[in-house]
Amino acid sequence: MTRMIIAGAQLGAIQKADSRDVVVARMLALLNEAASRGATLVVYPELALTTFFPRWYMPDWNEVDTWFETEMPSRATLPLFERARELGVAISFGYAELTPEGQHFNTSIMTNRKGEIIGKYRKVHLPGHVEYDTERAFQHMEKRYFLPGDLGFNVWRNEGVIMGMAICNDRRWPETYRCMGLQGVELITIGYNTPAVNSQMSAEGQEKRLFHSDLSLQSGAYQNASFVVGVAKAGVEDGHPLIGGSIIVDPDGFVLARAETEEDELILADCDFAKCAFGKTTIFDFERHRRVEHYGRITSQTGVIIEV
Ligand code: ING
Repeated sequence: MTRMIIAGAQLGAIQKADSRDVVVARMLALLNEAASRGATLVVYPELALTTFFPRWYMPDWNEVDTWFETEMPSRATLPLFERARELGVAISFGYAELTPEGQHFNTSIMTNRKGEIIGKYRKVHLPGHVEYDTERAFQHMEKRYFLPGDLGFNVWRNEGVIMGMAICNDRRWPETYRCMGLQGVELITIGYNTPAVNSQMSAEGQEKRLFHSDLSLQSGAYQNASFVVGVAKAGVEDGHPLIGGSIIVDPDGFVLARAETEEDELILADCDFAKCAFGKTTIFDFERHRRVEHYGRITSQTGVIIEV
């Protein structure tokens, strides 16, 4: 089995005015630090190249498209791929993808240690709303700007480890982890941009949000005997606070490393993937214990139906 030092490269705030080049320079600094500390995989947040633009109502799609990448590597990110290849470090990061067919996705890619993209994921669970909501303290228009992901939940064998990806809100849905757990996943990378306050329920503060982020990531790891790396874009973006709380979780659900700031911050853990085997062959030996004949409702029914 494989051991790997994994780095979570939390990013602090990215302002609307910050260029891709400025952000990539910050990502390169984290990459260099991670490599110097022995990491061979670096995980960046969701929408790592820009501010969390779904907080803004933009009626003009020409403006919306300025937040998207039409190719990857793009001009601005090519230095990141090239440096990662020089260092022999795999990377994973999220960005807004505009396809040649004109489709908009909230996307994440993963490379091998040669800087080659080996996996792509498009965010399935999109929170928020489509139309401008006057009741909200701020907007969350992911359902307006992105299509639901069309690639499903896949895994890839990367550097000997079965790896998968999810993005932000996906981490709150157990189906996300189980779809990859049923493929033998040993590491799931999850970038996120989570507002520190609730746009609809002002009483919900960041303590509760940090708790729910941990709860989601730790339960997903434990219930599928997999490592999980959750990495935030944190800090205050044009007056809008995002939580930090990046963590690396082991297959027993224990937190191995946690970010302490809301800035650019590296967290690292030495991950021994042999630790996945015990859970996968005992309590979460899916073949021995699951009873799929009773689970049909999970895929046949979308919302709640109350019949009692
Ligand atoms: N952000 C948030 C997330 O799931 C959210 C949206 C926050 C939903 C808190 C529910 C509660 O972390 C993104 N980008 O999905």
